[in-house]
Amino acid sequence: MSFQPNTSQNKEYKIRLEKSFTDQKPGTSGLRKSTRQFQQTHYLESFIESIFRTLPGVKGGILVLGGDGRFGNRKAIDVILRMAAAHGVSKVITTVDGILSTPAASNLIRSRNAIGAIILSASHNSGGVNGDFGVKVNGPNGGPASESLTDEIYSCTKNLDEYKILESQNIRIDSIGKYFISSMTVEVIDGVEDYIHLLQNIFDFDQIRSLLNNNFPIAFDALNAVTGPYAKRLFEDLLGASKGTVRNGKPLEDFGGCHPDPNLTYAKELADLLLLGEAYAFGAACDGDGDRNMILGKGCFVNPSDSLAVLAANAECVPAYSNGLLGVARSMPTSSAVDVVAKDLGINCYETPTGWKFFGNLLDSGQITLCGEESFGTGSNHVREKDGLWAVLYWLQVLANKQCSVEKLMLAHWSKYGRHYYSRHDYEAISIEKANGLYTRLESLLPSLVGESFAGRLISHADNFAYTDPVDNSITSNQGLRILLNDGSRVILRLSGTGTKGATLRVYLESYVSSKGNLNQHPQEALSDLIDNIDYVAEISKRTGMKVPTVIT
Ligand code: G16
Repeated sequence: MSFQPNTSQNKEYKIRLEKSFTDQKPGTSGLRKSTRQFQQTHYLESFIESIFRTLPGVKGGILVLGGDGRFGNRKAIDVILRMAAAHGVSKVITTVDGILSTPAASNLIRSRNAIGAIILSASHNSGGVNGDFGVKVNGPNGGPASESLTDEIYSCTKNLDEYKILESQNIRIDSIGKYFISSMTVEVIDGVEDYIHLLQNIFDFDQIRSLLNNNFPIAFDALNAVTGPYAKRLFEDLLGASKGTVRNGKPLEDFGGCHPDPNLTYAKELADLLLLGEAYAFGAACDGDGDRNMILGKGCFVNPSDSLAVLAANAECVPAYSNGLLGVARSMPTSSAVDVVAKDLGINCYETPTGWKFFGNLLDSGQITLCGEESFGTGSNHVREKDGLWAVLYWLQVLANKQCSVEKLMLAHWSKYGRHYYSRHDYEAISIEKANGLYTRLESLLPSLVGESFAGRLISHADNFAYTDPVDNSITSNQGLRILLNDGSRVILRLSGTGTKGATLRVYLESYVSSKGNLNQHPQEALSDLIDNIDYVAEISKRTGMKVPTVIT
């Protein structure tokens, strides 16, 4: 490890702000805005100052810092290092070129006893000058900052008068080493190694290696984002997959113009390979910051809600979970497929609001082992973030253990538990006014809907979802409009907390068919009556002017 003391004067400046920014309210997952907004003078600094004033333990603490490599990553790291030094942070752990996936950051916080992390990512949103940038804040348990910390950070941004920063030479982070800015240490590590080590303690790599060596070709698409270096080390170097298995494996500032969201729309190239081609037995993709995953088999797309259920049902295949699961949790809009598995296993299943932070207390208190969201997020108690590559390895381990294809595994699962037909329809970039109008109108209608007929069934319950955390009893309300039908079907409407252009309306549709019913329908067909009815009741096309959703998952 090299040792290069920084010789600059490290003079501290207090920069006065004429006015504070009013639009720095973090959403579902940190502060996410267009890159151009972040380029405004003092914009990034103001939010970072609020974090440093609010996050417990900053003075003398260890901080993890990195990002998904999108445009602005390197520059933001430079600013944050100088601000961290001005705030008395004792050490910042970052990675070569600042490339750090969200789950790897979560692992570093936990293994290095850090006070938290600042992760520079707008996750699955597009990047580049014309794309988005974001700042995620994680706490000492490794997970996204709690609602209360996020609220405190936001209230700090509203009355900010100045921020502290050190003058310093540009800080080199292009190789492993230890540097100093004033009295603060900057430790630049490889970043990939710690994370791979974590996975090696969870999975049986030998078993996965023999699957991959036994006529089981796989394709992994990193979508030009952060998981490329991790995936190459994992699949090509350690698990014996052929060179070229990892596609789009170099993190690019604009993700090569792609949208780094692993779904059938934005990872179409990979989806076509698996769904239309014959060459691969398994395919997977991760998002910009590596916490989401999409799983595909030959001719078969695995719905993320089903994925969580399959992982829970087959936990005995994975060494780290072979003694059984403590419990499971899913976000409210995620389908109830995992509930059925939990019931069968005799374990608790919790329903939380959308956003990974709500799993934190359940994981920390040992009430759950696995959790997931319909938005391609699955994870476990190994870190406090969803973890894309972990999910891919979990699937490979189950397939290696069962010696079967993805399609066969899904059919076996539905034949045992029944099938939850599921789809999410997103209406993106609607005017905020129209979206709010639609939402508040439907909310006011909810009490009168109970007992009414809906898609040939009866509405048994309708509300705006509120959650009481079973650990700290905190209440989070206004988490989405739920219409529950008497046969277990559900339709849910939410407004996104991560979009940056206008509003995004998400409509979640779910219908259950028992193992004796028709398990082979196309989801859009199985859900067509729910789709038509919610359009009528919520006046979606009438009010948005959109005949079809922008993205169907
Ligand atoms: C979306 C998803 C949520 C997810 C959130 C953050 O939020 O619907 O399930 O928790 O993104 O995901 P990531 O950490 O990958 O950015 P929303 O509010 O847009 O629906």
